[in-house]
Amino acid sequence: MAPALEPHFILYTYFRSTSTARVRTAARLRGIPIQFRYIAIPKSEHLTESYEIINPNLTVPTLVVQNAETEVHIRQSIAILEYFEESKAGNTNIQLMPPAEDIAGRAHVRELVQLIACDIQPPTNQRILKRVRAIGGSAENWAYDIMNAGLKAFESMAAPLAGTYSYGNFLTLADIVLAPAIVNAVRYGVDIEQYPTIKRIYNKVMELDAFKLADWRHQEDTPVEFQQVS
Ligand SMILES: N[C@@H](CCC(=O)N[C@@H](CS)C(=O)NCC(=O)O)C(=O)O
Repeated sequence: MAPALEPHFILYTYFRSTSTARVRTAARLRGIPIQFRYIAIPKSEHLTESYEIINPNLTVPTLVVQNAETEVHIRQSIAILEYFEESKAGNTNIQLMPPAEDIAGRAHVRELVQLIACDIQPPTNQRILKRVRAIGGSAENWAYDIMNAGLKAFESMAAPLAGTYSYGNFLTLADIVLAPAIVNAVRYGVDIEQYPTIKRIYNKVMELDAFKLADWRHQEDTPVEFQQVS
């Protein structure tokens, strides 16, 4: 029997998107080849009718998985990360969740992931900040408060079990989700010096090529003034 053809992956991405950076990082770690399609959020390209067909939630990332006869759209970053984890794409020796028998460890990684992906990112998304501005609030203070409180909680929850990474010495989805959240938090003025565990983990993961190459400064759609070569 002929071997099944590898699926073709297309990722709708925006260089600044922290949710998309999670996917770019996991794909790099696993060695999953991905074709990028660029969606400029400031130009509202995610609000077009053609993109709405691809992702009715009008957000990035969207991962399109093309097989010989099927095409699947995955429109939530954590669902994409879990898809990679459960698929045979790339290097399957690289698993980014603790093993099945470590159910407490898996729950811990998930609580850290969800703290950022459910409690920090959604209320500080651009479309929410726009609404805060529209009712006369300070979007900057709003984002700062939510990010700072969320990272304070992350620090307390991660510190007891952290090692090199958020969960002992195992690189997990918690680290993948944390790194871009730190970039964004610093952008809004959060002082990471308050959070020694987070700071240590962030500095450690940023030594890895996969994290560096997936970050906001290393994308083809990154404006030249922000691009970093190394
Ligand atoms: N829960 C979604 C969140 C996606 C999301 O909010 N993406 C942001 C960029 S990080 C976006 O597309 N924002 C568009 C907007 O705010 O209008 C996921 O994890 O994929």
